[in-house]
Amino acid sequence: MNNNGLPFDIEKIIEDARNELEKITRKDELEYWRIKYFGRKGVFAILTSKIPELSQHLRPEAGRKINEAKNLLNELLQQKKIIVESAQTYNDTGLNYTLTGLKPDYGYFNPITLVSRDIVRIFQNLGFGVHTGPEIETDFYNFEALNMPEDHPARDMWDTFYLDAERKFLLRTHTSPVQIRVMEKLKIPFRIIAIGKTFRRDAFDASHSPVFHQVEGLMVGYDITFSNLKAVLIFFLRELFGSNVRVRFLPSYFPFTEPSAEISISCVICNGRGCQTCGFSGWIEILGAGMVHPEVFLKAGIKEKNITGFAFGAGIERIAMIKYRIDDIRQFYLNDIRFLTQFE
Ligand code: FA5
Repeated sequence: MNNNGLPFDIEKIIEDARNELEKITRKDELEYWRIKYFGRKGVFAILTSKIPELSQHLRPEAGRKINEAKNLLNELLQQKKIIVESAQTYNDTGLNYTLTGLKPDYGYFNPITLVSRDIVRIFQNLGFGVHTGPEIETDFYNFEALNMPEDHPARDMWDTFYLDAERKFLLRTHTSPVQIRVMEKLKIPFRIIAIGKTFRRDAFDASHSPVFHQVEGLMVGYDITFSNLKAVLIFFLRELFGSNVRVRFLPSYFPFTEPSAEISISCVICNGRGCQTCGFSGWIEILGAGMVHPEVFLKAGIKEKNITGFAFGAGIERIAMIKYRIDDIRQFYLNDIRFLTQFE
């Protein structure tokens, strides 16, 4: 062994100290180790006290080696101290500060929110403004102004939640009343969508809820035709369901549009071949639409003859059910985390 003539093997001392330090897990063990090497009667104190006994020429080298070893081991001691103290904290308090933090579990968006956002984005890109309107409506906005006179069957108390005995106030049964409110307010031409909650006295089953969501569209101007309606809806449905979907327009009836149409898309499950979801027809009905009825313009205070417009409406739950292949509307309202985490 070559100790350069010194009466101690400093490398061996360092190695032993390191090995001992490695095994230490507790504060008291570490303090014992510190005293063993750095204490008043510790290894380094003894080595230093021996320096004067060495021959003159060995003394500087011995002093330098001892100091280097002391500095190194002191550094290791400080590092170990941090580790042992935080681990010790765990023992004392039950908390281990050295563990990496747990990732907080953030909330998830309900598919209704996700689909609503998609719809808003698509129409905003087409220059449509976004409105909401009140959920509590008057009979005038929900029915009368939409060309549903007093004896219209849609006003039936079995269909509508009325809020007073006189049946003046009610929970809106669709988003169409926003059409009237917007026509009263905005300067023509304009294009808007209205999105929000709607209410009907429907039994809660796999495809109906007493509270659900609708989106309404309305474009009013001096040269709006049914072709504009077709172009906007085909674009919208292809953005939402993919560019391959085919769109079908069939004649229909709504009191507030004339002519009216029922719009379907080719079934997204079977691609139009026919399956259980589309009732083996190949088509899924998705929207009601039409040209704004002249009576509706009059009720909204628009008397100019050359003004035309189109309107459309759809159930958001229905869109979400088709887009995400959900077969029971009640899933949306259960707040079941296993359901919600699927739609990140
Ligand atoms: C209307 O409500 C019209 N206002 C739509 C409209 C607007 C037509 C503008 C023309 C112009 P309808 O009653 O069909 O239409 O309802 C539209 C959609 O709402 C339905 O296709 C369905 O998807 C959804 N819907 C209706 N009732 C419920 C319910 N109880 N639960 C869930 N969704 C429903």
